[in-house]
Amino acid sequence: MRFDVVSLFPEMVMNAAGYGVTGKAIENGLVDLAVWNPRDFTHDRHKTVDDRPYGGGPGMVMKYQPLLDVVDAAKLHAHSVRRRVICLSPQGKLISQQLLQEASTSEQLILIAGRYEGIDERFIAEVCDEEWSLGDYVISGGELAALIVVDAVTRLIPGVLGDEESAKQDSHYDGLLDCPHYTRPEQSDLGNVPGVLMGGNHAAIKHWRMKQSLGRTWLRRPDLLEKIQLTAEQQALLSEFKTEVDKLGCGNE
Ligand code: 4FV
Repeated sequence: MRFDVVSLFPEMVMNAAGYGVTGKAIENGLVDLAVWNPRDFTHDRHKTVDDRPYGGGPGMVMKYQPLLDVVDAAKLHAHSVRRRVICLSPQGKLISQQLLQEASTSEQLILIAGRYEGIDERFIAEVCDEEWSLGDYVISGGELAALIVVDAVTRLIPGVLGDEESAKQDSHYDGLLDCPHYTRPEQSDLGNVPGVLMGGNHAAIKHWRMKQSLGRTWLRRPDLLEKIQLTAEQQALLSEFKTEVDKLGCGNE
């Protein structure tokens, strides 16, 4: 997988991507990351990448020419067939684990990180395959959104996560919230680790974890449950959880 991030702050992107799982994946060559500055693709001595909005209004808009030239250069750099040009913006499709899973099958993702009020619409319409959004709020630049895509997609690349399993256990991997996690000490004044986790009975542990995932999803994100078809076993586990919650009378976590 190759990521080409287009940003007016290339060092911000390169630095932030150099840590943890993403940093290791880049080091091991499992993913390539290149960052391009549109300013390097301007032809005037002021290296102009933005201009005032037609129709007036506050702020500035990113010009399409430097972005066009950057994307052409990034495309030239990688002879990839399965490539996508994605603009990060509040007008985009909401980023989800499923969207990231699909994107992880691409060979090259060219991620456009905007600044100012936004980008000339002609660039988005003519050059970008998709627009993606982090969520219904506004940040000051697309870099953080691009870094989230790089991080989340990198985790899905085979060989990046030590144990393939862990990606599968990620929250939202199966559309459910993650189960609670515990480590030493077993006992503490903050409470004890649930006994089932100490018993070594892997089937019972697997059951308990699925039950917790289902229960927490039902309590905290019932909207997610509507999106997935539960198996009969999962339905049984969830009703067990609901019964226990009713007994405990602590429905509102
Ligand atoms: C954003 C989001 C976002 C809008 C104007 C950058 C800012 C500025 N990107 N998901 N939400 N972008 O707020 O992706 O150019």
